[in-house]
Amino acid sequence: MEQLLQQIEQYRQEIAAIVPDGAEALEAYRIRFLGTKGIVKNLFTEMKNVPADRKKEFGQVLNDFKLLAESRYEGWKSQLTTGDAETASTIDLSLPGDPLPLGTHHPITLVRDRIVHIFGRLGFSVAEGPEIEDDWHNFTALNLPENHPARDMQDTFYIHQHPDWLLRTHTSSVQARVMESQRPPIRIICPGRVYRNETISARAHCFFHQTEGLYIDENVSFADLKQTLYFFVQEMFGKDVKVRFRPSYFPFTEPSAEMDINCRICGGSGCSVCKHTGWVEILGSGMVHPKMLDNFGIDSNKYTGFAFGMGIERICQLKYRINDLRLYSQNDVRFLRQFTGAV
Ligand code: 2NM
Repeated sequence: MEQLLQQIEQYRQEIAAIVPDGAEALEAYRIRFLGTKGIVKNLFTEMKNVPADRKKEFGQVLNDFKLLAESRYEGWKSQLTTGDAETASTIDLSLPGDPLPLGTHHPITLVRDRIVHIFGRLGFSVAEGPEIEDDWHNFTALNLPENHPARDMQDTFYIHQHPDWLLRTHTSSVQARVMESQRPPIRIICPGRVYRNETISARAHCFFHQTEGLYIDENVSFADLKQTLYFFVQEMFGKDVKVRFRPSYFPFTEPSAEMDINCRICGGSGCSVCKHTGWVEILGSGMVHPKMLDNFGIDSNKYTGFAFGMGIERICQLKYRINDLRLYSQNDVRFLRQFTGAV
């Protein structure tokens, strides 16, 4: 009797020490403990050898042990079927996994990355700044003092709680921050989202994306501006692209020019994108106004620079023939899936 109790205690310890393994190990356990010739069965046959006055006590110990062996089996089995035990041989590891739904890059992202890459090869690095700006960096520092008529050109979202704050209307504010904190040579591009208070339509939205650029050093000339921007459109649209520069006005540059390329949509025969002129405007540019350099403590007798700004949606429209601005922000995957691999 004492020997039997000791034996049961050893089995208990054995069961407690088991680390659940795959289905084969589980089956071996079942046969060893719970099978028709297994340990539990054998212990019950020992009952007849136990003295009558201790049968009740032994029966209880044996029953407890049987329950333990069975519950260990059930627990192990359910662990296997819920996949907890990775080594379970019931899992076919050679089957393909469940597909993960993968998104694609947004066309704006694709074109932005391409712009960053092209200017990167010319030595421009990316600068970023806040989308909530103060009046100084968005307007005043950029030669747009209060009541300047150019402020009317851009309908601004102001922050009610803080009259000096607004949603930036261009990424020139980032360039203002760079000129404030860095000394020439400066060669940066500033891609980012900008905001204007417009009624939403196919041609206007309350936000869009820009890339502006700034190059300040000794001896930077208008010829550098033209060649840099010509190189950019050749890389973006192909070597056959034609360009023309038209005089223009921006408060931060003098002289200023807008650049057109020959229409990529109709090839020159006339369409609604080029308004039947064969040319489409793609960016504004100019030599940084000396007053701007002086505003930031950069010696305008020693340094000159050029700057430019373009709308990413516009470049995207010409590259992918997207003619409704609202498509960019409607998150329709049928639209978004069309562009991956296309740039
Ligand atoms: C444009 C057109 C012309 C411009 C100027 C500056 C700077 F650095 F002076 F602040 N940033 N961007 C600029 C010049 C932007 O966008 C149509």
